Parts: sequence; C-alpha cells; structure tokens
Amino acid sequence: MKVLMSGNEAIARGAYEAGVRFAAAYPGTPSTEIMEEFSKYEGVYAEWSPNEKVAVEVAIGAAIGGEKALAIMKHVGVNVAADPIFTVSYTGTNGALVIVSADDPSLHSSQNEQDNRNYAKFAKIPMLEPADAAEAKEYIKLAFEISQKFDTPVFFRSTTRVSHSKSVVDLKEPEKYIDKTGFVYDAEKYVMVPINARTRRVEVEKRQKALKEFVETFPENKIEMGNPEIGIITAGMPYNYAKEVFPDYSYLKLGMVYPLPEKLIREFASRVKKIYVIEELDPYLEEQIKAMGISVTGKEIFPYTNEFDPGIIKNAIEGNSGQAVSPYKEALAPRPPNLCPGCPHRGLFYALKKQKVYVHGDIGCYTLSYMKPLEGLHSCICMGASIGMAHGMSKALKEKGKGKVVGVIGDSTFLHSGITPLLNMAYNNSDALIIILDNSTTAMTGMQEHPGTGYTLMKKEAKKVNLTDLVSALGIENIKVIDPMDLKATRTAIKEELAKDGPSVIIAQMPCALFKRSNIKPKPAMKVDPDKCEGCKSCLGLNCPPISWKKGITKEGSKRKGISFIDKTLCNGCGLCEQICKFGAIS
Ligand SMILES: Cc1ncc(C[n+]2csc(CCOP(=O)(O)OP(=O)(O)O)c2C)c(N)n1
Repeated sequence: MKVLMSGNEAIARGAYEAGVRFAAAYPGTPSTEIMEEFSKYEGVYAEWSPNEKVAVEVAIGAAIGGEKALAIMKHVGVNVAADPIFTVSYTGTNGALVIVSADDPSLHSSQNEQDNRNYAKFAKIPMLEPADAAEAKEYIKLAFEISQKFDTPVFFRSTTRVSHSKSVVDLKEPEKYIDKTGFVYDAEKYVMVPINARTRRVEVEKRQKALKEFVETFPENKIEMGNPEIGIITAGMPYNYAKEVFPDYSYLKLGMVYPLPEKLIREFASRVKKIYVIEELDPYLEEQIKAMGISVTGKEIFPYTNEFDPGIIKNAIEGNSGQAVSPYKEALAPRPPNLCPGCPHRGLFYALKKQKVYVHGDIGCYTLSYMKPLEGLHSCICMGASIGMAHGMSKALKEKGKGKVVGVIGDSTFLHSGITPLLNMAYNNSDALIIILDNSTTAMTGMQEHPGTGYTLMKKEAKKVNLTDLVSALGIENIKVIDPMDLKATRTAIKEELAKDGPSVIIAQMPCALFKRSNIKPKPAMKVDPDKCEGCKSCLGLNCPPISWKKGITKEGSKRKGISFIDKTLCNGCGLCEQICKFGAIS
C-alpha cells in the first residue's frame, strides 16, 4: 500500500518493518515524531530517557543483549551522547544499533547548526543519509542490516527538511519479530579497559577496511549519467533541489555518506568534465573528495550556512550573484516567539525582572522570555548549562555577585542535565539562586513525558520524581516551592532566597497552560474597564499575546493617551494582568 508519510513517520515505519521493537530517545526538533510514531506500533518497547546519553546507553544495553535497538535524537543530542557512542564503536553491537541524528540546517529550532556527518568520520561509524521519506524508510532497514553484518553501530542522518516533508512511501509487511535476546559473556569485547580497547581499536580499523569495500557496491550510492559536461556529487535533500533545477546533469548520489566509495567517486570523476559537490553546511564530502586528488567546485560558490533550496543551487552554479540568493523565498510575516497566554513562566520572569539580577537561562519555552519587554534571561548555551554558568559567575563576581546571580531551568531540562551541576553547587558552596520552572511537562518539544510527570511514553503510570526531595538529596538546604502565578509570593520568595548565603533553589510549580492532564480549567477571559484604565501600560510589560494598546482613547481629567485592550479569543484568564494593574481596571 502506498501512503503519504513524513520522513519521521517513515523512519519509525521502516524500523518497525525491519523487525525493530526497541527504541530509546530524548525529544528534540526535528526528531521528536520518530519516537512518537514508533511507540504506537504493536509489541514495541519505547521509552523517553532523561537525556540522549542515557537513551544511547539503554539502546547499547539492549543491542548487546541481542535486540535490534534504535536510539533517536536531534543533532545536539549526539553531543550529549558522544561519550558512549565513541566507545560502542569499539565494542560493536551484537544485536544491532542504529543512532538517528536529526540535523537542523537553518537552525529552525536549535541553538546551533552543526553538521553531524563529521561524527561518523570522527567515531568511525558508518552513516546513511536519505533524501526523502521513501528512502528514509528503506535506509533505516539497510542501517540495521549493516549494523548486524559488520557488528557496528550505524548512524542514520536526517535533516529537518527530510524529517518534516512528506513523500509517497510503499508500506511493506513488517518482518516477524524473532526473539534473539540473551547475553554471551565476552569481557574482551565489552569491557573497555585499555588492554581490551587496544585490541578492539584494531578491530575498528579492520571493520573500516571491510566497510570501504562494501560501500563501493552499495546500491544506494548511485551514478545517474546525463550530460557528461557537468557532474554533481551530492547526498540527502540537496539531491532533490539539484535535480529540480538541473535534471539533465550527471549525478553521483550518495546514500552512504561514511565511509565514502573512493573507487566509485573516481569512476564518476572520469566520466564527467566538471564536478560540483552540493552539500548543506560543512564541506564534508568536498574535503574528502579533494583529498583523493579530484578537483571539484564546492564552497567557493555554495554557502556554508543554512539549508539550500533549488534557487540557491541554480544561482550558485549559473553565477547569478556573488551571494547565492534564492528566488524561491517568499517573505513571511515575522512572528516573534512569545510565551503562550496563561504560561506560568511569564509571572516568574516578570517578578524576576524587578530584582535586576543576572539570569543564566537554559533551553525550553522559558528561553522565549529573553525578548523585550520581559528580558527574562541574559544567557543561554545548551541544555543544563544555566546552573553551572550561574555558579561560575557567582564565584567569579564574588561580593559583586552577592544576591545577583540566578539560573533558570525547566523541569525536563533539569532532569536532562541539571542534576550534576546542582550537586556541584552544593558541593562547592555556591551563592547563586536556581529556579526550576516546573510546568509538569517538556513543553517546548510538544508535551513529552519525563521522570517528573508520573507517566511513561507508553502512557503507563510511573514513579514520579519529587523535585524537592531530589534537590534536598543533592545537598541544597534552602528550598522553596512557589506558585509563579501568585506574583506577590513569587517576588517575596525571590528576594528572600537572593538574600541568603549559600545555594538556594526555588521550584516554581504550575502546569503548562496547554497541558492536557492539567486539572486547572481555563477561566473566563479578562476584561479592561475603559473607565478605570489610566493608560499606564504596566500590563503591556507582561508581553501577553491578548493584551494590546488602543491609541487615542482619552479620558476627561486624565492624561491618558489610550487604553489597554484584551482579546478575549486569546486570553485564558490566568489573572496575572489583574495582579499588576494598580487601578483595578482589569478583572
Ligand atoms: C541536547 C538537546 N536535546 C534536546 C533539545 C530539544 N529541547 C529543547 S528545550 C527542551 C526541553 C524543554 O522542556 P523543559 O525544560 O521542561 O521546559 P519547557 O519547554 O517545558 O518550559 C528540549 C527537549 C535540545 N535543545 N538540546
């Protein structure tokens, strides 16, 4: 049966068809839907792990126990998981292990734009890269075959455009699951102390050699001969863009981007006059092909940054401009990111701003508070970084930083990578204040469960970590739990904790306004009484989407130049604005 599927749905389907029944992941755009789809198939075990390193370790354990295991993450997740990944390359995988890295050229929703093809080369792990959903489904099966055949982990790289665009996919009968689980003792293979690791290191090179032979005839590395004047070497989504604008050129389309098929590349080079290497982000293929002594044109004309599109490729090759600019782009209306109406993070940041503190932020919905007028946080590097950075700055500023340095982190992010740095704060007697924004979900990536929600991905009730007990067990003595929608209490708690010596933690607890399980029912929308509003604009300082300003509505005996207005179709009645209106004009 043929169906239309996104790349992510196809990856999940392909794994299921390949007989894979085990997957672990941590959510992150553009990868999240792979796990959400996979978990719906019958007979699978699928879990959200607390972070990507744990997900990979869980998958390694399952693979060594004989399973075909899948670990799924966004590109930056591979950084978190890099430690086990580099060494499972030595041990091999017994069952099978495929690691999906969903890269995000153009940083649609990421903190950086790294090109994870480099990880394949760095960790000596083969990597497949599909160009659309149909290939994604087939390549994930091939990835498992390669993993089994060569006893190696295999990387599967997607990009946002492959993950989130749809194409026609041919559904096949899923392979019957055969239980091959069990454990065979083999310390020399699985205990990576130096003496064993040295031996395995040699095995990795033997495997590399075998893989280099294998890729030469790997059918997904395809030469498509057209006009021999121009040859294009490419992989993944850029193949589609190039084909769209230059259908008649000759192509070498690589399905496996590590290791590269040197003989095939040489053969292609001998059959065409001029070669362009078309790849998004790094000159990854280009450098390796140039190192073979083959002359190609690449980043001299193509951009290093952002996704490509057909226009960028056309302009670059036809030399239309120094800067390759796409004629296909429509200018979309800018939509600045903002916290939702009723978001519990808004109250916290409003209260925090009044304290004039230095706020180290983290990654989640709350990062959106950095914009004016809230200007809620002043740095953001990667998941979990807020706590270590706040501690580091507080130590560096010494007396100047007293009562001034704060770190803010979401509940999912805290459980992902905030626990160890908080332990460090207790251990090294920090003076910073950490605020955990506990909205009972992983909101930014679409409401995934985590160890603090009380539910698993498979919708089973689970042990729910008690954040107060956890923080206390890490050695923090000053702990306060607050409701961030109560502005007065929130301000008082922040002031009190900033004044204390030693580390403090405030846990701001209120479910996300969009949270499905929340028992907090939306209240009626707030209203501005035009007779009472003095036009002071305090409520606009909340940057709440329903609140806007109506110019020119004056009042006798008042200097007001306009009034605030609340759009009742957007307001969820949270009441924050009511708390800050000095004139009682909002109710
Ligand atoms: C290493 C890494 N993994 C995953 C992500 C994707 N991601 C961004 S924020 C976030 C979690 C947000 O949840 P939480 O901390 O609870 O904050 P909320 O959005 O609920 O306010 C995730 C998973 C990422 N940016 N980096």
